[in-house]
Amino acid sequence: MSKINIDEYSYDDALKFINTSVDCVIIVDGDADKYRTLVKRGIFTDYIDDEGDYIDLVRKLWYHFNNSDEDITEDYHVFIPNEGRFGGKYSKRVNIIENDITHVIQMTVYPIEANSTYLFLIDELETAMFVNEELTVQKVNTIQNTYLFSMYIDLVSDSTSSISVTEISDEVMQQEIKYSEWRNMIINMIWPEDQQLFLERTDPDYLKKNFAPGRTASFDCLMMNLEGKYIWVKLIFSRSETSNEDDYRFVFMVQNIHENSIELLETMKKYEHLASRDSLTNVFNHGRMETEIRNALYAKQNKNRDVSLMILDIDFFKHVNDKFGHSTGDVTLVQFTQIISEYIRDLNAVLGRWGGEEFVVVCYDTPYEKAIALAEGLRSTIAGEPFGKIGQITCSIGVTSINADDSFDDAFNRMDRALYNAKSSGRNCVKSV
Ligand code: GH3
Ligand code: MG
Ligand code: MG
Repeated sequence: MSKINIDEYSYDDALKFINTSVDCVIIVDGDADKYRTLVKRGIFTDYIDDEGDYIDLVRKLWYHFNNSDEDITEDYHVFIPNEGRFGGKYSKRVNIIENDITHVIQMTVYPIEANSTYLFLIDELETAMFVNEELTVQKVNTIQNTYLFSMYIDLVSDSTSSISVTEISDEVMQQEIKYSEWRNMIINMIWPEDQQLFLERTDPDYLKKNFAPGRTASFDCLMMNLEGKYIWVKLIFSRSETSNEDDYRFVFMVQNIHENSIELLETMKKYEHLASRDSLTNVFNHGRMETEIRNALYAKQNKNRDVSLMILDIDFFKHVNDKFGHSTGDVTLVQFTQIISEYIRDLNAVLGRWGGEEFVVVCYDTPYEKAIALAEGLRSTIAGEPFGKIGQITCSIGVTSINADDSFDDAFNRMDRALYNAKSSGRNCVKSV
């Protein structure tokens, strides 16, 4: 190729060059919500359709170019900047992902008539030229990536401004949404059980009453992200410093706290498990069973549900320890609870270790007679089960049903008396009171 002499280079030459080098040209009728692609080359051959709905094109080009190509959930469409309307020439650079490769594209929008007709000129840029720029953007994002969006609120004029939705785009949107409208829009993105809390805490009267100038406070809830998945977020309100008591300006920010929250919830579950389980047998411990018996009293007294209690005590367990050793005794206790757990698996019943070789079962929706039959079945199952080298073991069971006027001690002592009767009647039997 011979070197171009710029003195001889004409505007026609330039047009010829542009004609073959712009990667994609699209004509848009915004009013009819239609577009048609006039030319497309390179990555746009597959990425851009020949024609289609303009709104789909806007969504494709504005959203989700950063991290994924998934559709964004309908509720977020309220944040489309300008709603695809342009009052003059407009230009924007975005990343799009095709086959896991990020492409930097530049698009320029030319309004060509007053009535929402536009030409889109789109080019893929040389990615290598943006490596440093990308790294800088990434650094900034790493600092900021916990922020999903932020905005400025003036309660007195019921207005919002400078909404920035960082998960969607780095652009600040100059949409004029009233604060009250914004609450109504955002409520759909809040997890249904958290909506009440959201409405309370974002209520203008609540904010006025509870935020002195300069005060910042937050609450956590589940909120839908772009892909329609609920994630944990922190909603932060911060009232501007002011000496005017009637000046209610706030900065509002949504922070993504999902990963930390999930970790925290798992830790809490672990602690709850540790606090409520018996470490040897892994069934509920004494404290947890006391709570369960109180829950059972509540179920009888407030919901009129039939609840029965039983206590199982292994017969002559001391002999097992004396003859086979303490660790064999431990293994026996574990197997004993496994048999009971298996037996009550499909029932609405809760098993726990009351202490030593004594276990309690709270049986919901189980009347007296049914509880006696259940205990009898359990007793014979245990008596028929081989326990390794120690052979057979048996247990004695005391059964009672909760009365509407029972105190904890009333119910418990009755059950204990029944167990005492079973022991003094020769063991390996069920007694009830
Ligand atoms: P009874 O038929 O009257 O209930 O006789 P028993 O021997 O089972 O009753 P006793 O209350 O005299 O003894 C209970 C034994 O349970 C004493 C204790 O060594 C044993 N034991 C209690 N907790 C554990 C434990 O965690 N592991 C083991 N291996 N043994 C335990
Ligand atoms: Mg005992
Ligand atoms: Mg015993």
